[in-house]
Amino acid sequence: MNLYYVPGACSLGPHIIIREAGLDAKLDKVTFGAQRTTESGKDFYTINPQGAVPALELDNGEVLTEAQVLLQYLAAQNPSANLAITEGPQRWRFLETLNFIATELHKGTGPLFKPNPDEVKEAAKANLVNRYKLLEQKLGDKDYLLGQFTVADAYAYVVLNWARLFGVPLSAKLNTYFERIRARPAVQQTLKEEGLPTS
Ligand SMILES: N[C@@H](CCC(=O)N[C@@H](CS)C(=O)NCC(=O)O)C(=O)O
Repeated sequence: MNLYYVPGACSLGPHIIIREAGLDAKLDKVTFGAQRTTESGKDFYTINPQGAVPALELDNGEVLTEAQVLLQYLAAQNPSANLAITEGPQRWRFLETLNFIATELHKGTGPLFKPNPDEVKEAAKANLVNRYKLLEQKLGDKDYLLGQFTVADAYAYVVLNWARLFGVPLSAKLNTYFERIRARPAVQQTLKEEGLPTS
């Protein structure tokens, strides 16, 4: 397997899961500029015509995209690591949580990355404040969103990191949750591999 990533982008979630699950995968860093090239010298558009990370090249040459699908695919490569909920009524809550993170938090942060007018960015931030309150409700008094650490927490870590970077106010509980995830050895290893701050 080969994960195409940009440091700190949403590809950080699948990268964390590769380390949490102890999977054997190569990493190829993508640089976004006038062109999108990978560290190994590929034109990234030939890997993912959408031009977006994450992209996961499987050993048979197929390429999988969409962060929440990659997260589940990677979790399935080592079921004993218990990183996804695949059975029982909690499965639906797990999928609901992943979709909430993808569509409300991940995509909700999109306008902050772009050179949008200030009012557009302020509106996006106001919306995120509300959405992070909902994330806090989902967390409740648990250590992790589904009770146990799953790929949903890896994904939540990525978007919470962006929220902190862009100054979206987060409650003390969400900051503690973020730090709990960051302290995990596999997360620390991943952050080091991407050249990101570990504390
Ligand atoms: N639908 C994709 C979107 C992924 C995405 O938004 N990737 C961002 C980085 S976090 C990206 O590569 N953006 C560059 C672009 O879309 O041009 C997914 O859910 O994985």
